[in-house]
Amino acid sequence: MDHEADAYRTDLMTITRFVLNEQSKYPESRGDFTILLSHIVLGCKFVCTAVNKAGLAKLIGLAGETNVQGEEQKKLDVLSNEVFVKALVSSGRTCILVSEEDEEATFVERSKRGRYCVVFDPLDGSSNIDCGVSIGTIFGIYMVKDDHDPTLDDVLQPGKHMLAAGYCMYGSSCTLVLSTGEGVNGFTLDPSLGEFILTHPDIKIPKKGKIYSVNEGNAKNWDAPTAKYVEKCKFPKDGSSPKSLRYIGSMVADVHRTLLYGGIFLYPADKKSPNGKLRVLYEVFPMSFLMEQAGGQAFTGKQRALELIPKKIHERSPIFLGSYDDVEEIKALYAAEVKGE
Ligand code: FDP
Repeated sequence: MDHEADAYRTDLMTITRFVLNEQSKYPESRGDFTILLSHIVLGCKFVCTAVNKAGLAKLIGLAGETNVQGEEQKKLDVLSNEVFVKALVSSGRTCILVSEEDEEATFVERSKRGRYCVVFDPLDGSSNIDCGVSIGTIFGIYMVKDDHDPTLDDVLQPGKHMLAAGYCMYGSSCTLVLSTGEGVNGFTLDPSLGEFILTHPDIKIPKKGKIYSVNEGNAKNWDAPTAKYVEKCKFPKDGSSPKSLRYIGSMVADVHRTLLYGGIFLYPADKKSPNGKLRVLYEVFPMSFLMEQAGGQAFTGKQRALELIPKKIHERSPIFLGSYDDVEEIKALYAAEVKGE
């Protein structure tokens, strides 16, 4: 391997080059999506830097605490939200923003308005921040119907209407996984260049996996199909090996592993949380979009996840997503329950 030549490689597939290539397939495109994406990428880089130095910079702590200079310190999730809202509004391409951190949707003022609606969780898995576990940003993008008259209905759309979705994982490396509706691609941040480089082209999830991922501490409150499914994972009756359990408790990290290694990630309904825990617009939909684009499936316990029509911006839904065959099994158990078998 010629390391010297490698050090000077400028023919790498950066995320910008990748999206420009995609854009060139649509001659009518005005480059708005590319601009929007470059602002999302900027937000991810900024949050990545903040997450990496969180311990040092004493960014961790309660919002409202003050540092030695007497300045108010911001919790990382509050900071990340500000970073993304500013990056998205300043792109001049957004119209409505829905963030996990903000109770109400943000309608971008007319002079800065564009055609895209972005739903996002700026820092998902925040209960893991203090112990250095991988966390991430999740986003989904819709197109507004009429940018002169944007309404909440523009974002209360089934996930199958998303134009693009992705996440950025802040872990041992910073990885951005993106789908614009034509497969899934993964990019890793090269910190020396400050560029995301295509490292995982055309990701396909294995058709069946060997891992299940769930918070089993909630098992006593599960419904029968979920309980039966997890029992099958541990004590298969068809002579196959039991599945391994992996649960980080940070959705981006758990879904990333599921996407690459296969298997199933589930956050089911339970007696205490009949709608599960995860949020439809900026957790369930983007991850379901990526799973389907990678050849997997996503199911709510009742229907294809991407067909759900949310009524509220912070609505929750149970979710089972991952390898095609694994999700087929849970679908069969729910179908049998409906038939009373
Ligand atoms: P967190 O509470 O740390 O923000 O929806 C948020 C989320 O993390 C997901 O990232 C994660 O998959 C899930 O909650 C973990 O929930 P449990 O602790 O109930 O397992």
